[in-house]
Amino acid sequence: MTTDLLSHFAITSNGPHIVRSPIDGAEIGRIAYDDAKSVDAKIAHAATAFRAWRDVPAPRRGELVRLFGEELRANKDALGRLVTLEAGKILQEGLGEVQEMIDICDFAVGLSRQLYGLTIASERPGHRMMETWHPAGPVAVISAFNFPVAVWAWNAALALVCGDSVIWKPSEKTPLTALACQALFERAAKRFGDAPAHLSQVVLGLRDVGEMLAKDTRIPVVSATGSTRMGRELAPVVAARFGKTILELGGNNAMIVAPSAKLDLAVRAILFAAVGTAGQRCTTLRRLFVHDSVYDTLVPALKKAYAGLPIGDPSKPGTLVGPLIDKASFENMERALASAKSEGGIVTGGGRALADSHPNAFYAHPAIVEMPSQTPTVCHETFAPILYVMRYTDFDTALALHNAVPQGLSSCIFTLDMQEAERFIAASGSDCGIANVNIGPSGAEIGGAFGGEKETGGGRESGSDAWKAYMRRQTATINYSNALPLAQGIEFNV
Ligand code: UN1
Repeated sequence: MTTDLLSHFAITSNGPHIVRSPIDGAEIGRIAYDDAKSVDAKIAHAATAFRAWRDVPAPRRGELVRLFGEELRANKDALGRLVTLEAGKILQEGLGEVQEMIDICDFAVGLSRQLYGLTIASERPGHRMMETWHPAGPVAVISAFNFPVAVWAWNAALALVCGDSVIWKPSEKTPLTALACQALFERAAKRFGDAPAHLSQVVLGLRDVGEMLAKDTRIPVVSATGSTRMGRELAPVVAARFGKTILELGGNNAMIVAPSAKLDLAVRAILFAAVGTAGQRCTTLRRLFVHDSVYDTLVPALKKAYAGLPIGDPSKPGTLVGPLIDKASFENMERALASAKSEGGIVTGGGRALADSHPNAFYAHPAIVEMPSQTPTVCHETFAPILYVMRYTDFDTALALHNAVPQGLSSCIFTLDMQEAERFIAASGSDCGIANVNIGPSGAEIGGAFGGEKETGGGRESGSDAWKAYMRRQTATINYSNALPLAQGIEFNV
């Protein structure tokens, strides 16, 4: 299957670095990393491509993205399977990720005719003032293993219609899916005809490659998805040269289950959000505040559902929980569980699964941890299927605890009480970038702006007006009179 997929995307497996599947630890390809020289050359190519692309009318740029969307539609199954093979997410989610790419392409095509600026009333007679959005320049996209293709597409589809070129550094854990996307992009570019060469490129490597992109003044915008630690290191490097960042970092997403909640829906939402993608989404549900009156119904129901979760090969139908990405991830999970225990947590689940059949892979039993309070371990994002559960009696206290973590990505409440629902999404409610009512925190649609506050980094990608981050704003004032009135009524007669 591996060889078929690689040849489907014309990927040559060649180089000193072995790529392994988290499904069984088997080698699925070999790659070479870029070095300082090749990264430099690619940035130079991106700058050249940008200079040509910025003058192509935006709706025509949209046509390229439309063709790319067509390639994705035609290759959805193969790309979804490659995502499953390389990132270990179940096939349904692998396919969902490609669908997310298709959706953002459609969005971007429409957007290519809607890069609107304002016309502003000038205070001076015979003057017109307007705001125009111009392409920003080459955009670097640094992405994580857990959404190896969709997050790049959110950035790339918008950047391309905005008139930018794109340089993508995928996670070193998922280079093959990036090469597959590159192959599909190149097919689209060929059909498009006259797209500049090197409009979208991939650079492979480790942290040093990311650093080169962060430092380079030829790249005005760096969009990075990953851990808070990564963002904390990268952001000052970009800021030091006055580049802009779009950061999508850690989350510590919560759900409040109120007394009136529809518990059957809440259980289903919790399962998808807490154990889907083996707890490796930035939007994964990690904290659950359950009202005292429903705690003893909801939590046993959850434990029962957890006990029957089908853990296994993510490419097999029926599997709901695939492997963790690697050994380090599993060890982080174990460490977090031990430290939660030391803080008084009662752990149900956890530990390694399928060690006999998959000795070189790291499957874990998702864990529910009943916590006496929101301890330091709960406030920390561990990228694994651990759900910390806490009991509450008073809505205000639950809301305060909800917001009392350093991260601010996604959040939700299950309630039929209109006041609670409205208060949750009001100014004094959830402090997150995403706030849902009767929906889990993960699986956002592309139409909204995606991202969050505090340690999540503040960036917004995908829908709404997130496109503005990929462009530069210009205020232009035109004088069509025969006089030269000055703003603020200043007299300056020579
Ligand atoms: C991520 O985990 O980095 O809302 C992105 C979601 C997906 C995107 C997650 N649409 O869960």
